[in-house]
Amino acid sequence: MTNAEIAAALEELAVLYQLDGADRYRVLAYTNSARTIRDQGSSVEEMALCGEVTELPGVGKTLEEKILALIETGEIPAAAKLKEKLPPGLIEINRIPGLGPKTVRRLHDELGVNGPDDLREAAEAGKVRELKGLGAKSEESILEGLDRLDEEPAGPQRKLLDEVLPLAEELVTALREHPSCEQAEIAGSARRMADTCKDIDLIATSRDPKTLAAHIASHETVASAGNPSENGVKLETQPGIGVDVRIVVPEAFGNLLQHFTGSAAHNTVLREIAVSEGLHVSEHGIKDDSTGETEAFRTEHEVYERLGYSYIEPELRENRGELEAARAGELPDLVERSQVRGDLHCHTTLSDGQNTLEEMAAAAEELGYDYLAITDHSASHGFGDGVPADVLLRRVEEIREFNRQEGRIRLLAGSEVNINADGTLDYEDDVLDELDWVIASIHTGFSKSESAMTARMIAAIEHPAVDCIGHATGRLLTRRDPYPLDIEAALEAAARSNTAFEINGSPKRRDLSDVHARMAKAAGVKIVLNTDSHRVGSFAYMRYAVATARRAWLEPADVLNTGSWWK
Ligand code: DGT
Ligand code: CA
Ligand code: ZN
Repeated sequence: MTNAEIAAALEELAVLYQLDGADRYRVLAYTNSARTIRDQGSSVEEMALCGEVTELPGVGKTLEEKILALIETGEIPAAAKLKEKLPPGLIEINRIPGLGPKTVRRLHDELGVNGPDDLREAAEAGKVRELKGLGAKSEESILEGLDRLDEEPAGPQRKLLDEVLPLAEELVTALREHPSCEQAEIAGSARRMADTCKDIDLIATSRDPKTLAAHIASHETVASAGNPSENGVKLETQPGIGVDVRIVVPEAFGNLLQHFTGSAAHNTVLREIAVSEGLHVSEHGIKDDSTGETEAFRTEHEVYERLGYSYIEPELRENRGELEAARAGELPDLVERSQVRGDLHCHTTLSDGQNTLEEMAAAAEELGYDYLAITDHSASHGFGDGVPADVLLRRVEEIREFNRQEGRIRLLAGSEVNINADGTLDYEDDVLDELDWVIASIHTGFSKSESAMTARMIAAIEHPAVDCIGHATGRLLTRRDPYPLDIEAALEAAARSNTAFEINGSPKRRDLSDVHARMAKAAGVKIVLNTDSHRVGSFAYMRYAVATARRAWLEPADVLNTGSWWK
């Protein structure tokens, strides 16, 4: 049993408990340990069988018993009991986005809903909107959710890049460490730094491919493996991410890497153009019609050169004009991580962060930054952890004090201010005027119309105190769609009023997206690369902000925080 399967069973148990009305802490205990188990590099099944599973943080005797029963019988007895007790339809409607177990429970208790059919009937009869806390809008989105339940049974989910990339890097390192391995690289969507990935693609060259395939199949994170062969091996890992390892002879490494990096759209057009020029591109080489010979290349640079292009960075290979630009020698000089001089969005213990101002500052110094903006949430953040104006003003003083120290990072006194439903901001102007850096973000009230949301955002963009718009579309990758917004109108307003937009590098956000950030550049809007860190470890998310910027064709001059502090 893989870690992912054990984690899924515990998550299901958490949902079942919630549907049954258990208290929040009991539920949290199961969801937290599910995450710990999924992220565990080696087999939790083995740990459990050796009596070591209670060494994991948050895993006690009760949970150990449940895990052992799951391994032995394929189910957790408590879950089986609850499934018998609860109507099966409730578990199904719990999958509707926005419908948490608590609401499902109320629908059951108050409207007698036992499954999708009951729920549809109740919603169509306008009964759902009568429940406290639910309205016509919720009713509408429940009906939409029900339609989608029929359309797509819960398929395997795409993974966020930060779940995939560290694992891919660990495996590629393991490949390189083997004596028979000459070269190994990550390919596919992970190499292109896409928002989400279906799986991990790895390629390697070796004179002894079968031995190398067997070696990687025995890695501790591998839960099961196909048959190692001359061509590679398919793996299933403990976190539930599939891996395709392909092995070739060294002479064609460039062709193979180019082929399996994709994207499929990039490669399809690349091949079509090549055919019209008498060249056939495959993972094995480039065949020239005029000579009938196939040439293999060791590097991608040579592959692109042979086809008449300058080298195209993996992040650009999405068939968004990169081939034409590479032909014409007009590819952008992409921004790099090392060019970022500071982070302009982070939280501390003053609002909902986990580290103090001093700890955040020290971590940013460790990264070699010149400046760091402290941007805790404003007064009515909506989650009970906002910062009232007087507390913020004391914080500003504290930051001024900090900046009097010699040889330390420059801190900017900032805030992530809520944009209220009517487009006003959450602090009075005289408070905002005390700040060096103001990010305005929408955190609540997502279900307004597009025109209302756009007007709301433009009002903030045009506010003279606002420097930057935070996570502009509110999307949460694989979990929540962006709220309705006319991004073009917002960008136009931003260009006029000289307001920047951030690329929020939190891997679940990547917001602005690559497409929107490229639109921002075209509209003349400056971009800020931010991490929205709530703890020191998240400063590393800058990597993903930079990745989105590169996928958006951004150059250093398009990004404000590649420069020195400018205000
Ligand atoms: P993913 O896995 O959905 O996140 O995205 P990719 O791009 O990693 O796609 P994947 O894993 O199916 O295939 C890896 C690369 O292999 C892909 O980017 C391009 C290449 N490839 C795979 N199948 C095809 C195909 O049918 N035609 C072409 N031209 N290339 C393909
Ligand atoms: Ca892939
Ligand atoms: Zn925020």
